[in-house]
Amino acid sequence: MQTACRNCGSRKERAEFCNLGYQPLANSYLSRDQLEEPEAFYPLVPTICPDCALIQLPNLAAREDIFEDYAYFSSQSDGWVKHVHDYANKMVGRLGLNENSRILEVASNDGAMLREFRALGVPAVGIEPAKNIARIAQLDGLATIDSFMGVDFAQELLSSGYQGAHLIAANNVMAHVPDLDDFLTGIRMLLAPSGVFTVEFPDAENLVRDNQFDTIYHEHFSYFTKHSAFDALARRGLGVVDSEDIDIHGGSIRLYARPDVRLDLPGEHVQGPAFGQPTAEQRAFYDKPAEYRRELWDKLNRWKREGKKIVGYGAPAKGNTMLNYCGIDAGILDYVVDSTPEKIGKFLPGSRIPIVNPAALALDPDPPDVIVILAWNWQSEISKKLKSHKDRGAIILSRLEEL
Ligand code: DWN
Repeated sequence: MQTACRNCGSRKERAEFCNLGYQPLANSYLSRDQLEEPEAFYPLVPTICPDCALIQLPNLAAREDIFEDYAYFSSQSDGWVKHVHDYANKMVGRLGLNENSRILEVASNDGAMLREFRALGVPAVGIEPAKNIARIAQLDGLATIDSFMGVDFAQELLSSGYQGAHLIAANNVMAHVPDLDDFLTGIRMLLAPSGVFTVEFPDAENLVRDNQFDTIYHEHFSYFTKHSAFDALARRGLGVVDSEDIDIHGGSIRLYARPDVRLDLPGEHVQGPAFGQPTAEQRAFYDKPAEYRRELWDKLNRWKREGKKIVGYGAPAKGNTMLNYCGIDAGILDYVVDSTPEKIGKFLPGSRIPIVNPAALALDPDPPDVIVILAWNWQSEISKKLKSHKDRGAIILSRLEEL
């Protein structure tokens, strides 16, 4: 029995957007001891609401089980650090922020953005539920509250005398929220009347167009397009006043919203005929992951039959959806490299491929013939690091393309 739509509450039957089988939690990297233990697999079958077109997963795994001890450290990617640097500078200029401004960042992770605002002399407070990651920011002297965003948190902060934020930033977190009402209502409560809320999320239109099915995993409870995000905010009293397409994480959107302001965006974003209805492309997506799987399986297994050694670059969450759905395990990839200290020495969930330090790739006495970039959203940054391997004739594969 399907639960009601997370966004609009519709109880109409939702069609399957795709079916990626049974998968482990994408950020649940395994220690060597855990290799001997059972591993939880959950169905990975997103559906699409016929009334508001939100693509969504049910709340199968509790947010506490996913986020309180988290493995993703955003500062590990230079591209992300540059992105938040540019964002902080843009917001200071656009909103006239200064030392008297009040800024909150939801899901501040290891403080990458907070550090940028500090460098600009603008105070910002992070809210980060992953205690292991919040600690990294706190040790760097960055004000970080280890909590989930929601109504209870907002009431507690307001009752302590908080005057309301001039800016609330929420990057790559709205998709991770099982209770949209609680999350967005908490944000609206914490905004000053003149405050601005910016929310960034990967554009699900790109997921559909570019078959980015590997970005589907259980901690991503929702997959927003501009329309469904616009709808989600408006239903909780946040009026979208501007929108930007940004080139990160496979193509994302940044919406600017104000409390209780109902300004339709110019152009196609206005609630036109397509608003709230699944598009033909979304309805036709169902078979696209299997097409990708066939092509990747054929490539890797042909190379394996030819005696080639294959490894992966990056141990991103999306890589686990990719590998587990496509049936790629340690029999195909000898190892993956990743610079995240908390991931090194562990094993990928499901495929149980070992994660090693990038230095191991450089020092491998039997250099790989094929390197599969699993963190394709950082392709340009990673390709530069693989130049010497490409120059010696290794095949560098990124999303089925040989670079
Ligand atoms: O929504 C989310 C996105 C924004 O970030 C979260 N659910 C979790 C996370 O997803 P992901 O793990 O797929 O993100 P990334 O940024 O694609 O992960 C990149 C991985 O690759 C990290 O573990 C860091 C690593 N890396 C590396 O080892 N060397 C990355 C780069 C650029 C490198 O040069």
